[in-house]
Amino acid sequence: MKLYYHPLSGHAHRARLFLSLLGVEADLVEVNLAAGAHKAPDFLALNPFGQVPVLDDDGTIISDSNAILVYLAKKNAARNWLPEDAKGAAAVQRWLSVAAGEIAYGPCAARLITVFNAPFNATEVIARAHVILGRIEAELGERQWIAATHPTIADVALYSYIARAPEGNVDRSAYINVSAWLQRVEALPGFVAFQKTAVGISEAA
Ligand SMILES: N[C@@H](CCC(=O)N[C@@H](CS)C(=O)NCC(=O)O)C(=O)O
Repeated sequence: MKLYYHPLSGHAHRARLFLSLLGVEADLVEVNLAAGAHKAPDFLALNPFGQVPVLDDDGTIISDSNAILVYLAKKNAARNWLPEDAKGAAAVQRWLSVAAGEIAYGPCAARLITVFNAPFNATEVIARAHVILGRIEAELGERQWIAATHPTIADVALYSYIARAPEGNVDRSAYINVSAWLQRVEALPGFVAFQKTAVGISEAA
């Protein structure tokens, strides 16, 4: 198993975190985004989208962080990170969609401005981040994990960019249920942290 990643990519961290939570050994292959290695022909042959992460499971190539989570959860189905029943699977998918939507265009985009100089409107994306953090805060008032009574890949998909939201100048100190949930994820056996950068505001306790 090989994971093509970049240490500052939250999408890649999502995949790396789940491999580690599962206890699945994988070689980490760092893709030099700054040098444009993700747009070179050999990488585009793996993922024509030219993005990390990409998983290579003995020749089975999976790109897209959420697709990797689904693939690994299905391969390790007994661990129940992705419920098989219709309602349980839909509850998880609902939050995978949020990870690919509101989180990508909110806290992820805000951090892209500060970490990678992305040309986005900070006021707009920070406001978007607060809308989704508010919604997640309300959901986590009802239960400990976002999509079930136990951790699922929905929690893994949401974790990385919410954990590092302050790097994008998104102050999450008021979201106490979110902070408690982040700590629950961080206490899971096999948890591996997403590398911090020095940008943005200091993290909520
Ligand atoms: N939907 C993709 C998004 C991945 C993504 O945006 N990766 C970024 C790093 S965080 C990347 O490789 N960006 C380079 C580019 O798009 O050119 C996923 O979930 O894996």
